[in-house]
Amino acid sequence: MDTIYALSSAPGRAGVAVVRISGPQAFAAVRALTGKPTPAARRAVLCRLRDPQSGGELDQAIVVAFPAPHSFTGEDVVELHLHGGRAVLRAVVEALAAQRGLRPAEPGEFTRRAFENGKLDLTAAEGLADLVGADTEAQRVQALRQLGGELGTLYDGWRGSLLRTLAHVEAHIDFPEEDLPSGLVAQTKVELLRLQRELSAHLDDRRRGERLRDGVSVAILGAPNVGKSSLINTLAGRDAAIVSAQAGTTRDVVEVHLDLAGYPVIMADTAGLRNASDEIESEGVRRALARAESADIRILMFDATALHAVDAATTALVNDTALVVINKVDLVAAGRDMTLGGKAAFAVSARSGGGIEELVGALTAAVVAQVGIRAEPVLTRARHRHALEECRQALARASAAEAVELLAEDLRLAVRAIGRITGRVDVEDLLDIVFREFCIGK
Ligand SMILES: Nc1nc2c(ncn2[C@@H]2O[C@H](COP(=O)(O)OP(=O)(O)O)[C@@H](O)[C@H]2O)c(=O)[nH]1
Ligand SMILES: [Mg+2]
Repeated sequence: MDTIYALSSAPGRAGVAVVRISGPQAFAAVRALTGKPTPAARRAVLCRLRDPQSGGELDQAIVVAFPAPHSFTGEDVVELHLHGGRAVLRAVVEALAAQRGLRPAEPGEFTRRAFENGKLDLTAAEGLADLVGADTEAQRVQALRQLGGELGTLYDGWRGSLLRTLAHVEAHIDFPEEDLPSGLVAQTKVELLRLQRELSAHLDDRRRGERLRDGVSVAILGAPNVGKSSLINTLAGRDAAIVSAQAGTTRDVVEVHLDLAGYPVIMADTAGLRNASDEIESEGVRRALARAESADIRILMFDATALHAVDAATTALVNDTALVVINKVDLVAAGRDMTLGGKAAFAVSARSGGGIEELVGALTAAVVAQVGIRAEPVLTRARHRHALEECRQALARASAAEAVELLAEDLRLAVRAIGRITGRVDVEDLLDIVFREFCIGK
């Protein structure tokens, strides 16, 4: 087994940089740099690091040794807390590279070793990747729960009950002459129904966890010039989109990432909906409508000065989750009817900021309704969903099976499918995909 090393903190200049070394040669490598015995387990010790060849001083560092198996990877691990300058890092890494049996780690390799040594299951490894990637508070909470083993425990629990059921059924096949408790098959089917119900409830989550991980998509739609780009700029607090009195300025979809009360939102400004005169603008309108289709939440915008001519293209997009907004209320007298398409509208002025707070409050509530953190665990990846669907189908077939051999076969498939999520079975093909997520700065 190679000993691997890598910079574990972010690249670039910093107060402190952490280099991690893992593998059988880790302690020897550090002894070569310090000229002293390996520090006591898990104690931070200040050491002078020297180049073993020239004897020249490299840095003064804090060295922490984690003897196997009580380390992140389960192997001998050393952390070098260096001064975070580029030249320091280069000098130390060169001194490590010169030692026998050491090589730079591949992306995700530390976590992969941790998985292979049973330190974490695949869902926890994914939780770790999500935690490192979390931009908002709710993403952090979800990732930390997954890292803590919440999903893994749920899936292992289901797998455990399936394995017990399978054992009972197999006993029936192997020893048909022995008397098994009567009604075993009936009892099995009751158990399978219970599991199918639990799986269905878990799967029927409207992709909450996945959408929280990716960000909730919100599209701003409306006729040209109603103030869509002005609104997105007001919300983003910067000029993300071009605002112009000339209709048809926004032609492509412009996205900004917002953090609403800890929830990630990807807000899209779109081209105004109208019969466009040129080809590029028509393509913009086509993309706007496509975005309206795929968005989790639509903000439909109207111009307060043009309410006499109701904009049919935008009105047609009103749905359950849409927020209707009437903009430019600074230009009209107060006290007007503020309903549109049968929905109460938010009266705002993107220019003065009037009404924006109420709109943001309503949008935040809509986001929380869709992806808000809940007490029960949620799946966070299409990978989980596919495997659980496969498991559910196998259970449905098992429930309908006439022959005990067929029942057992479908149970085996169900156990396999669920075992793949936590990495209990055939995951070789999966590992590269899962651990590639750890390329920080991807
Ligand atoms: N008076 C007023 N003008 C606005 C308001 N919001 C946008 N505008 C103006 O309306 C024009 C079109 O705005 P823009 O954001 O480009 O609209 P879009 O085509 O829907 O993206 C620009 O001249 C803006 O300055 C508002 O709340 N009040
Ligand atoms: Mg625009």
